[in-house]
Amino acid sequence: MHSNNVYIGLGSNLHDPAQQVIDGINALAQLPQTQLLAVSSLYASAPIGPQDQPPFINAVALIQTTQAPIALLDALQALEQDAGRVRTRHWGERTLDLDILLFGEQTIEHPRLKVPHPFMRERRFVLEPLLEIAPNIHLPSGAPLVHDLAHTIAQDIWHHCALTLDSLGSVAPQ
Ligand code: ROI
Repeated sequence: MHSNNVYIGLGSNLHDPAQQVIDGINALAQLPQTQLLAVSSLYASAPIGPQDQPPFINAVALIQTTQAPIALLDALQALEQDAGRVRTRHWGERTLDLDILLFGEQTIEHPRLKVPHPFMRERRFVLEPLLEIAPNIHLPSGAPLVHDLAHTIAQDIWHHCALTLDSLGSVAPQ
């Protein structure tokens, strides 16, 4: 079956955010029909949205999967629920957020899923980890994302810690 390279953005600002993101990455590695190919460092950043919430930890993972987009979305939403996801308010704090950023070269306009992720080009907490693991990444339109990073430069973000596939509790990809 055809497999796609899919970039997933992870974010958390509740209940030990760094551990939430690491657990999320390990859970991605356990998804059926899926291999974890790469992980970014963890980044800490000031919240986009309401400022009276804790800072976020963010990362990006690259998986290769034969799952279809909506099946993968269902699986990611189940993982968010497993993490005890609470949604308090719009753009508020969350236990674990798993966003499909890019799905192969596909453009997806579905009521539940828009790919490329509509806000990814303006969010440094997405672009910085994404470009760390995929410096030449571009949109299905061909636009290189590295050009967008300059426009996000005022957003506060700092390197939190490096991750390696070996340091995760997951089975290494074949
Ligand atoms: N802000 C930061 N810094 N990181 C996030 O992951 C994040 N996620 C969100 C909102 C609330 C928009 N702000 C964020 O969903």
